[in-house]
Amino acid sequence: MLRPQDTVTRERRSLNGLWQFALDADGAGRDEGWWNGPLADAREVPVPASYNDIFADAQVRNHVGDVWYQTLVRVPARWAGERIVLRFDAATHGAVAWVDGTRVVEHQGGYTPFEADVTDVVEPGAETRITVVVNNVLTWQTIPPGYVIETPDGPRQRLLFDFFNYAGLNRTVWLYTTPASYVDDVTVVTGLDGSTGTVGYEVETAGGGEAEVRVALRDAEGTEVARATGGSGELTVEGVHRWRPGQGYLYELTVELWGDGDGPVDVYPLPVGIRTVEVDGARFLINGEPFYFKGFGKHEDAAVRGRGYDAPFMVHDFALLRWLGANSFRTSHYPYAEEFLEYADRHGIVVIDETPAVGINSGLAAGFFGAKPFTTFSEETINAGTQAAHKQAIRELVARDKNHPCVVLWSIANEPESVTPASRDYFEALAAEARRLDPSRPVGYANVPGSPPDKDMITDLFDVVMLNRYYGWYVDAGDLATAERELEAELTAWADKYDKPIVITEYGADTYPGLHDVLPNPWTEEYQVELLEMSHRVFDRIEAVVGEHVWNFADFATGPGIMRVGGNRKGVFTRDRHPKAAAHLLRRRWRGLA
Ligand code: GCB
Repeated sequence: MLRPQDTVTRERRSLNGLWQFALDADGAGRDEGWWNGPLADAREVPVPASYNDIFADAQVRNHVGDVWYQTLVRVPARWAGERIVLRFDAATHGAVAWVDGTRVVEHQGGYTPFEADVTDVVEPGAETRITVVVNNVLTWQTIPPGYVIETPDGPRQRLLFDFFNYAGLNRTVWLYTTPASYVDDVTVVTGLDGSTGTVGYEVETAGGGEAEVRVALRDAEGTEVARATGGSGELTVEGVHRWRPGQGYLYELTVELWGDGDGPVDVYPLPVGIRTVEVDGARFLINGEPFYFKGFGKHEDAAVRGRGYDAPFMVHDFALLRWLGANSFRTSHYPYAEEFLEYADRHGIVVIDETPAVGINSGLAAGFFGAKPFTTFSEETINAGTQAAHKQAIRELVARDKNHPCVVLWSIANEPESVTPASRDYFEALAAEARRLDPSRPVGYANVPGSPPDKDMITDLFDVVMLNRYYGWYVDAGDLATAERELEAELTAWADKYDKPIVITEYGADTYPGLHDVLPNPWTEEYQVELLEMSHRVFDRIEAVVGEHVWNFADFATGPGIMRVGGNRKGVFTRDRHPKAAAHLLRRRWRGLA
């Protein structure tokens, strides 16, 4: 799915700013047709942002159900004759949108874009009302799953993960144009043969009419290095400049659609990084060279704006990754705003791209999140409907992110149940679907603590062993000597059983900033340092370990609970990005590592 762009044939307009906002406490809006006029009793809300923390109002923060957003926009008169599209980069978790009185699009899934062709419902030059109802409810059949209980005080959302359920219009809303006949999608897959690079491409067009596809590849200086005609083909680049970790060299593939006229009907430029990704035994190769992941599981999370896209925080976080000598991160536990991937493409940061499938695990949910006991996979809980939604989430992730060179590995779930025949039935089809959609990248899932290789039943379906492990925290807290032995024993068992690379996708300890002790006691900054040092000793002894992602980059908001003090404190930075002592340790290690 292509991102809106300004090109010689296209124009885009961001609808970000203050919108009208109304809570639908009684769930009446859909029946009463709230899109038919100005929202009653509305207040102003910023877009993009999660609405939860904006108003200092518990009713808004803890609301379960629909909220309504509305704005007025004047469609430029010069857009007459163009195809006009309304696009939401994300609406968390489900949404329906109307343009004036016409329902134009519905979407479920809180972290991937959706759009509607609104050419026939807007009038260029005239003012148009856009209304969106956004629903934050998670059910057994959504990704991520969750469930709602009824109480005398109203519905309560129960979550199967620890991060706060931020909702709303978290990313940019666009109105944009394309010509009537347009480039609808582009897929590139790159390869290397010595110093020659290849760019396989496939262009989908829409809107009818006889049109010829022409593509041209230019290097970063703007010099054309290859060109071709036709909807699909392969370009070759002699003396290729590779995209590589730390060096985000990008070519630009300009896709043009030509009719009978003197100029192109449509033009769409796509940044292309030429690189390969491959798993070879227990090695993870980028451009044929072994790669070691150094970085974090992150969250899109910040004070006030919640999960709303925020350019200053994004750029600052990338600056901190660089300061640390990190080379990669995982988009735990959902696809991040596309701006993150574009930035990572440009700067050579490696990304493990994850779906929002987190919490498919009764053991974890009951133990950690106070969920009522349930069977993970059953007719009443995670079922065929959930699996269909999960498949859709994988499809939308790959459709959006397939062309980003920074993405080297798909993570199709975080910590699902993986020790039962039912989990194998569930994941067999999903792993196959991810591979079918993108044969060019490896596929993995983050394995939950307590599912060692002798119990796990799904790892053979995947290319990489991704392990979240909390030795020294959730087990052996305060006893790092035992933790070290147990971590090493488990990693050795994985390495013995599978000839696959192992990436430690989570390890860490909650750390209250400013809490110190002469002895390394849990929650102190000293303990976080010692736990990471212990883990690193073990990773360095196991050859199959090809990466370490600390949990988490920064402290982040969670729901209320006795396991968390003002949120999840496993950050190496505080929520406002001040380093804890562990940041300096990581900086020494990662800057000194080969
Ligand atoms: C995990 C989860 C992550 C949690 C983390 C924790 O295993 O994948 O979402 O935040 O543990 O801190 O408990």
